[in-house]
Amino acid sequence: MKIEKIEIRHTKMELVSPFATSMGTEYDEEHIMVRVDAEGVTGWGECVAQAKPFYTYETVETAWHILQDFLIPSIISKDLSSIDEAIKLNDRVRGHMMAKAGLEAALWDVFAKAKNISLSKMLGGNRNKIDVGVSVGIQNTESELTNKVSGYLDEGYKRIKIKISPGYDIQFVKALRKEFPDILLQVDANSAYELQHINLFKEMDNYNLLLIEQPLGYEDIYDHSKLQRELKTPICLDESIHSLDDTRAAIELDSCRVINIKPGRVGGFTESKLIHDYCASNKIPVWCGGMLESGIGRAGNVALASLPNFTLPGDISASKRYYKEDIVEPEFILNKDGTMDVPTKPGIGIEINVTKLEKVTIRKKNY
Ligand code: OSB
Ligand code: MG
Repeated sequence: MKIEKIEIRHTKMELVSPFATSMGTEYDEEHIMVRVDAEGVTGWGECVAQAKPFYTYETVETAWHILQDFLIPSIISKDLSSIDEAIKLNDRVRGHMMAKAGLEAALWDVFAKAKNISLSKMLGGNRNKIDVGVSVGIQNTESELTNKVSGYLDEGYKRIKIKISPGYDIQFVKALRKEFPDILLQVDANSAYELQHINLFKEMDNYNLLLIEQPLGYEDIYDHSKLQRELKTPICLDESIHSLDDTRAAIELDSCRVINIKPGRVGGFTESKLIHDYCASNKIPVWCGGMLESGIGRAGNVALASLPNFTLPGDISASKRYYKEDIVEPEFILNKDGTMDVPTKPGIGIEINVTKLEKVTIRKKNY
């Protein structure tokens, strides 16, 4: 495929409600949308680096710089025979997984559309519906949280994840378990704790949580193995996993028993698949995380989550859980049974509404 044109757009979309985590509160989400044109097909990808370097070191600015000065120049005007070839051309760029993943996603869309197959099919997906959950930000009081969760359960979400942070943790778990003894419930600390908080996690161990996501350091694998050893509840790593190599280390050390795969965090769908396959052969369940994506990134996550070892519901919620108006058509909706349909049309399988996209664009650049 001859890569004829690439466009990057810095976008800003207002969230329907503030999202509070141990990393701070977000009111809107800035990302970069990548468009690749090749031989009559157009592919789209979303780079999920955020405005601030609080989840990972990458930001919209660093990703813009890496895309503009390194990743795009090495593939523009090239005739690529495969996505792997594009990845190899940028292999020497270290880190910057989100910048790489945004561009790679647009290429997967291009190659899938050229083959006239869905992204799900091209990735090896084997489901046409996926189970989905919702990630709930930190609320001020137990009753506010219980109300919010109750609303999501009524909508049909199959699994609830709550964000926790020191001082805003065990009381919320207790309150939810009292009100909803049997729901699939998990917590995400976004690295807000240290090993010295082990007693808190031992207490959480009594509440039948599906998993505890990234309790300790954002690059840590070793301390998590010490914590996992003391708990029945599986630890799930998010921030610490950037590659298949990290995954191997974490599993061999028994640092976690579940992995959250976010294509952006691991450099794209290619690495996501390698991690998925490795976890499958080691009987480690995976689920697809989210970065408050627009419909563009969400489409890729939905396709990825249709692979066989995505056996836990993902952080893949309906468009309207995040944004008043999504930039894709159709928007992603939640079925009453807590599932989401996997698009079957070629590539990401949804259309981009360019008028809506234009409204949320802060700047754009063409190559
Ligand atoms: O840790 O999973 C996380 C959002 C931004 C950054 C990090 C995380 C999250 C979420 C939201 O939990 C997941 C979603 O997109 O619904
Ligand atoms: Mg997380």
